[in-house]
Amino acid sequence: MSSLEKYQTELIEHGMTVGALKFGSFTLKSGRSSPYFFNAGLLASGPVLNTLCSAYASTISASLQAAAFGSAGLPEFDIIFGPAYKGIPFAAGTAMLLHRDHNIDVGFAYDRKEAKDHGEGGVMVGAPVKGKKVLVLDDVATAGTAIRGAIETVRKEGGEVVGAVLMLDRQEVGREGKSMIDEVETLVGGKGRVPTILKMKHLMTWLELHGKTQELQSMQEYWQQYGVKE
Ligand code: OMP
Repeated sequence: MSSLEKYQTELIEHGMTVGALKFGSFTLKSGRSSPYFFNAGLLASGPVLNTLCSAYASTISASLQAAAFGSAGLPEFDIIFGPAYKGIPFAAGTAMLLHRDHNIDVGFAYDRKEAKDHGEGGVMVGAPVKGKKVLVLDDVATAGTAIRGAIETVRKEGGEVVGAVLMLDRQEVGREGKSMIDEVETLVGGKGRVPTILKMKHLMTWLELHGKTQELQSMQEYWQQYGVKE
């Protein structure tokens, strides 16, 4: 059983308290019937935004440090991109906490769902990504469709995507039949380029530590069916 970092436990427990992380029976975008669902849209108060963005910032900082010491991890970047809509407050909050708590100064940018044809125009808002090294930030990834869309948006605007950070990697099969995380890592430069705050296995560790046997069993069954083996 893997252990949990403090920021991982805080996100799981705070997520459950506000009803964002639920155990039960849910139908996913993919049509799969899942024993859990994490709705990041409900991480919508000052305290829980603080918990989430602190966790993103810690995950990014640890990954940058790993790379600096020669392990797989994120290279340095200039801008965090948070796709509309949920990614917007998360990217802004994370950029602020990277500055305040980790001495890492980066810009942030986000897109509009509908392009604007007057004023400044275009789909992008915030720090210009053209010619910059960009980290894409997203919430949940299952097959990787949403994160691929965000990567594509930045590339179209001339930004170089050097990595991505996720709140939750559900550790399922991706669009090419391999693990979603391997597929996205390959897309943005290789191993270690997509650090995540939580993986499905961390949720299972938490359930085990708290004696939630029934939920754990459902998670194990789901894992057997759809999980990717590491
Ligand atoms: P992919 O695009 O397949 O990677 O799925 C990611 C999207 O699934 C997210 O952006 C959500 O819209 C949704 N989702 C969650 O938010 N939480 C979950 O626990 C599971 C899903 C999902 O439907 O797979």
